[in-house]
Amino acid sequence: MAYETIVVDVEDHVATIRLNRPDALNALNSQLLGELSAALTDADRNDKVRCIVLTGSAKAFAAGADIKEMSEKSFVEMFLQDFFGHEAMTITRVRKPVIAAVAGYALGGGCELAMMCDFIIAADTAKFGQPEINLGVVAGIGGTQRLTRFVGKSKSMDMHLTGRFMDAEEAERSGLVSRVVPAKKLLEEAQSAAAKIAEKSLLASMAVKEAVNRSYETTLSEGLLFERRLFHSMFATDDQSEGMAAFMEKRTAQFRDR
Ligand code: CO8
Repeated sequence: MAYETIVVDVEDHVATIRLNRPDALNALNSQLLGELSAALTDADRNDKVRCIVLTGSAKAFAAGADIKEMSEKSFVEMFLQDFFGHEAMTITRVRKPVIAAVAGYALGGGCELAMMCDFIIAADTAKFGQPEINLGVVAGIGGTQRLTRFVGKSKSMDMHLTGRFMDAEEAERSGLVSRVVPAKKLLEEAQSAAAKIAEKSLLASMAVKEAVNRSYETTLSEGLLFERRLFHSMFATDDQSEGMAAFMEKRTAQFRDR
């Protein structure tokens, strides 16, 4: 499928999706989020793809939802369209691992989009923020919920109430991003992490996603039971037999997703 606002490249089991609205700092409009949802769904269904990298430009991962598109909308239009509700749901339903590779601005919906991914690798130029308050609104695709879970109430309140930006060092210290790398190496690092993930059993990767994400939705005892049953269920797979046999035979496992 031909896209206008994103660029998709599949190589060595890794799909790299680049947001591509340079004139608007990759602001998220309906077209871009529609195309992104379609590309992610495609990658999720594509047998060749085992991990996905989502990235932007050197200046911006995404500077937020498109203010120009939103500015004239009424409550009724927003509500009837369930503005961005469907797209956000589609993005978070992807079952394969998704890494956000963030350089430059990740603001508002851009920060929220990065947080919908499984983990964030940040360039040392990255700037995260939830500046919606400056526009007289609040975050709308997860900022108040996900940022609070990632960095805690105090820092989340600070970010949402003041609208200030957080640099990459603070984002790593606070647990928002998993690692910070030099800007020039961002894509290489993210793709190399994705390639490493792509070597694992896809069954196990998907199970990891389900279990970690479950920790945000349930109690500790229910989450522990869910994880234990998932662990037990892996013993119905060839990949478990292969992974453990390979360890004992001191060789690299050849996973076949069975
Ligand atoms: N929307 C639309 N256009 C944008 C956006 C945006 N979010 N951000 C930047 N642009 C455009 C600018 O208008 C400008 O276009 P033009 O040249 O036509 O005027 C171009 O991108 C370049 O931007 P700047 O000239 O402003 O670049 P600077 O380097 O001077 O500044 C900033 C960069 C600091 C990132 C600045 O552009 C900025 O503050 N942008 C807005 C950031 C923001 O407020 N983001 C939050 C938006 S609201 C949101 O994300 C809500 C999400 C929830 C949706 C919920 C649905 C349910």
